[in-house]
Amino acid sequence: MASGKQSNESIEEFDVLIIGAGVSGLYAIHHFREMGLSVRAYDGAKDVGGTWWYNCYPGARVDGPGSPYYCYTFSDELMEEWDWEETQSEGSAVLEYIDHVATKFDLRRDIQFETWVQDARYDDATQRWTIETSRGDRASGRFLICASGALSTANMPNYEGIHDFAGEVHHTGQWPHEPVSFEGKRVAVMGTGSSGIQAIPEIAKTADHVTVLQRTAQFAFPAGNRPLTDEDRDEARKLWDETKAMMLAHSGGFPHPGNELAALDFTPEERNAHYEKLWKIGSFRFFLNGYNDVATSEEANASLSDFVRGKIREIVKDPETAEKLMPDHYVMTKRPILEDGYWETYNRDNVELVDLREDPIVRFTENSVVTATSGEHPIDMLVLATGFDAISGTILKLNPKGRGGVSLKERWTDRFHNYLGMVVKDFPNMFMIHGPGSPGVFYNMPLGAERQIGWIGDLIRFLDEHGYGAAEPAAESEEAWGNEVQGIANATLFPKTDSWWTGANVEGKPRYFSAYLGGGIYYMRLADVASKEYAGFEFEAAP
Ligand code: NA7
Repeated sequence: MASGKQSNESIEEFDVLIIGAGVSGLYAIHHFREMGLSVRAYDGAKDVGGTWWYNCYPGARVDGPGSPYYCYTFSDELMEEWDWEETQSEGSAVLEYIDHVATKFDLRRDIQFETWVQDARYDDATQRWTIETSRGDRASGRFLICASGALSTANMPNYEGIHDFAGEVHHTGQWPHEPVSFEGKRVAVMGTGSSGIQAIPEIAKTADHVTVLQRTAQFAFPAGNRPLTDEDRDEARKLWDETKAMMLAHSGGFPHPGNELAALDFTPEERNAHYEKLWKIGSFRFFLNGYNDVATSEEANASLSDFVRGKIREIVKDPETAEKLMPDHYVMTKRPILEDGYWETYNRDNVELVDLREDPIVRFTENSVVTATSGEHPIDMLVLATGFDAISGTILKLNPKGRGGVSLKERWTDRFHNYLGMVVKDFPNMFMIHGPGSPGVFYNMPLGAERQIGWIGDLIRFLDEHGYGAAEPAAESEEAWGNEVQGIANATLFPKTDSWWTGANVEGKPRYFSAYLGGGIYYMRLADVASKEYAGFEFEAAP
């Protein structure tokens, strides 16, 4: 079937249904179309971009190894023609790029915008998925691709009286596309993760007063943003083939050599000199060129966390504020944060830090937030930088129904059972992009999406060549995969810290480390499974 068709008056039929028109969903449209399959994608937003569409808060920037490597690799022409302006591109620049991709490859014709998929059900007899949308449409597809985002369901705090607050309230992950003015306003910002730490310095530039409501003090590293020159861009284009090869070989999907150095092989003076060098360069250097034992050895970890605490004390002038900003978890075990002027912001007269551990929120009123010891803080605006029900939250909100009507919520009560971070038993032909148990947020996400989607395309070809209608993992494969994911994580310090990676930021969420930390090994595992005729899967003949 090469294009969508109407089976009866109310259900359109496609080969592939795609949820989400962000970076992953867009590539899925392109790839499956290239395979000659009919596709339809849905997105609740007004346009393409996914996470980048929703997170357009002030200060939003690429906060991983920067441009031009946070991009698609499937089209050399795209690389040739696109000029990135900075290493840590602004959110609006990333959206321009995504818009360009959608236009160049004519992707919008297969996307229904401002439409939420509200229900997805598998039918055993026809081996097809049927979805229902917020507009009342129904569509059926042989394959269901959940490209619904690892960071797309906002985590909303629930304090007494918060709904009585009468001023403006904005969550960073649902930021309005219309301008938001802080001029002359008293703004409270709740949350000091990546989004809060990017937004606070920007808000403080024009707000009358900023009250930062900090639950956990964080480690943050200089973003090291700099403009890219014509020479940088020419060089990147010239080296693109080698660069792509390096990205494919690197554990995080970036063009950097592997890291061979261990902190414990060096003296404290040597370590500090190395950290100092990385601090000056900024960006993701601490992770790419830091020491390889920081995430596994408590002693190595302490060497870096002491260094960063020293930097905070150096930059923040008021010693009392500096002490409140001291993180006490293992550095790197919460999502590493890149900052640009965050620590300096606390030297401004209009910024006040409230440490919620010592001075918890009692309630909100119509025009203030009241905390236990410092009392009433009058505010005109509340910015919630409180993060997401990450990785598993959005797909669980959809709660697809698989064989015999079993729901994903029923399958995922204790942990996120799946195989390869992509497929779930009893949910045949359903695939998650950047799902729990995949490298997801630990990998260059556009590249990771391309690789997962390419692999799914090959599996679809395999099914067709063998006359199979449906594929799903065996129960033992899920069990073994879950153990592999946990085994790798448990060899590190990551699971010891409360984070959105462990699910600790959302009440009632199972504590379970949700990412495959094996880096490039993941893609070797995928290749191995494919080479063994999709070992670990069970197949059913086409009807
Ligand atoms: P994060 O990293 O989950 O940060 C959320 C922040 O909000 C973090 O400081 C939380 O404290 C805090 N938080 C969450 N709930 C509450 C409540 N109820 N009260 C007070 N404080 C709260 O989300 P981000 O959006 O910053 O970053 C996520 C990703 O988005 C990141 O990878 C970027 O690339 C973009 P906690 O640490 O949980 O104690």
